[in-house]
Amino acid sequence: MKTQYFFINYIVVFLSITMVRLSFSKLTKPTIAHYFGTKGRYEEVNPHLLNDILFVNTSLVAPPSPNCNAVHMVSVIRHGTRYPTTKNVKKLASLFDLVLSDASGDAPWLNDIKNKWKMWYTEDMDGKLVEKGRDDHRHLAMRLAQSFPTLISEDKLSANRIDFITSSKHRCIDSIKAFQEGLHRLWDVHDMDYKHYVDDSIMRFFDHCERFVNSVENNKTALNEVHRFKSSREMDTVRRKIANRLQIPYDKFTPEMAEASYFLCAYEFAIKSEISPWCNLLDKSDAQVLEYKSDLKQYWKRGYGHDINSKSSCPLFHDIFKRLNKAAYDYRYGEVVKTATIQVGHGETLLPLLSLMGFFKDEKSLTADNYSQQHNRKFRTSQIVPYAANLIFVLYECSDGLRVQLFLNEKPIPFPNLNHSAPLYETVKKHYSKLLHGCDFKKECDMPHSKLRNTEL
Ligand SMILES: *[C@@H]1O[C@H](CO)[C@@H](O)[C@H](O)[C@H]1NC(C)=O
Ligand SMILES: *[C@@H]1O[C@H](CO)[C@@H](O)[C@H](O)[C@H]1NC(C)=O
Ligand SMILES: *[C@@H]1O[C@H](CO)[C@@H](O)[C@H](O)[C@H]1NC(C)=O
Ligand SMILES: CC(=O)N[C@H]1CO[C@H](CO)[C@@H](O)[C@@H]1O
Repeated sequence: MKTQYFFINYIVVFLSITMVRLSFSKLTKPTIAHYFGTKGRYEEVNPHLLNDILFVNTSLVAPPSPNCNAVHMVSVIRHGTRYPTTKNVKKLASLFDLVLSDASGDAPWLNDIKNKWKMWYTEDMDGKLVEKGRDDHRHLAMRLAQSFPTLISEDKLSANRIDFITSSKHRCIDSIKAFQEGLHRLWDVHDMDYKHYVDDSIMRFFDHCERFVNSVENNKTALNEVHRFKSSREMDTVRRKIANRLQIPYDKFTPEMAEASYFLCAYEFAIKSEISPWCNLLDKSDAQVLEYKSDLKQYWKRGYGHDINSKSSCPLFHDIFKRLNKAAYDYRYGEVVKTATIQVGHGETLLPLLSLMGFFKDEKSLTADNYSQQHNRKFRTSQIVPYAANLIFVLYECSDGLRVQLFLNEKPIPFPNLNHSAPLYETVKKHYSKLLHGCDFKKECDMPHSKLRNTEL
């Protein structure tokens, strides 16, 4: 009896391990993982990291030519993977409630949602960094130190030659600390200080730009295209399909519910690396529609939709070039004091800056009616700003002068309309001369108060 029992037990364990292996090797991520927009994993834009999270492709980060020396780098980095914000936790909870009370479908995954899945998100999580988000920054730090060893090294760190600047949000402060932790681990140091400076005027410029706040952030009509897309034919189809999978009456399944399903699949995957039963609610074409909705919002709120979106980033733009200029000057007339600047902010920090500099600009704007024409759009946040997204400026001294190379998410990215992959610094400055000599924060962002008041009287 006993041996038979053990034998059966053994077979069961063996089979279940094999099955786990098989299902694991077949499906390691949701089929829609490429469409999660700003809620996507960094690994989706750099899939080789799934094999080795510390792997650096040295041919991608090599200097423009062998006789070039790196002088300074400025890295603008988005915080790592985070919990949903309070607003989104509420939306997730109401989707779950609706499914519990109204879904009458009998699919096994629906059974899992109703009986096994727990609503574990709480409102106090409020967008905080998760452990995976700390890892995003620890590992990024280790890779950047390996990519640019003369700029980020133990010596440079201990001599206080690396500046750390962050937004005041807890998820950003926790990210920059994790970044420093990554460096300490890499060099096995235990007694080094963790120093950083909070500067919202450059990392959260959008809060300080009055014209942006008044004409976009607090202006309901500024995002008209997003509202219109909610009642588009494409969104209607998505709602019908999901409602049908759940067997919930279509009229109860709002566009917000459809979006919450997409968020749940994205959060569960980014935070816990799990393929949640919620992912069964959406197929690839549903996810592409929701991705477009999310891109539309970023486009009109942070990108090319309104001129002030990108102009609000002028302080950061000037700060970056000020640092590069300082390093160039130091190099010429003595020793470079600071070798690297690490700046941690938000997706909302990176998108306006990228737009200001002319990246990912489509010929036609993204609108509620143009979903099908925008299938191959450049402005695709899933590719541009996943968690821990980073834009890195590296200044090199080469035999023919100073050169600049840009990297987005650790891959070289050419400046728009400059045909060299690492142009001369002078060429870059000429290219952006209008912005470098203008782009004045006060001029762009101040509102004419007195005038307004007078006309109201
Ligand atoms: C490194 O990048 C180059 C250029 O994109 C690519 O051809 C090569 O396959 C990459 N090497 C590895 C090991 O991933
Ligand atoms: C709000 O946005 C609309 C559409 O972009 C614009 O026409 C309007 O002037 C904006 N309102 C304010 C107060 O800026
Ligand atoms: C870049 O542009 C310059 C001048 O506009 C031209 O002479 C050169 O051939 C171009 N280089 C490449 C690689 O296209
Ligand atoms: C801005 C833009 O691309 N608008 C186009 C959206 O699609 C409609 C209909 O296909 C075109 O007429 C617009 O020109």
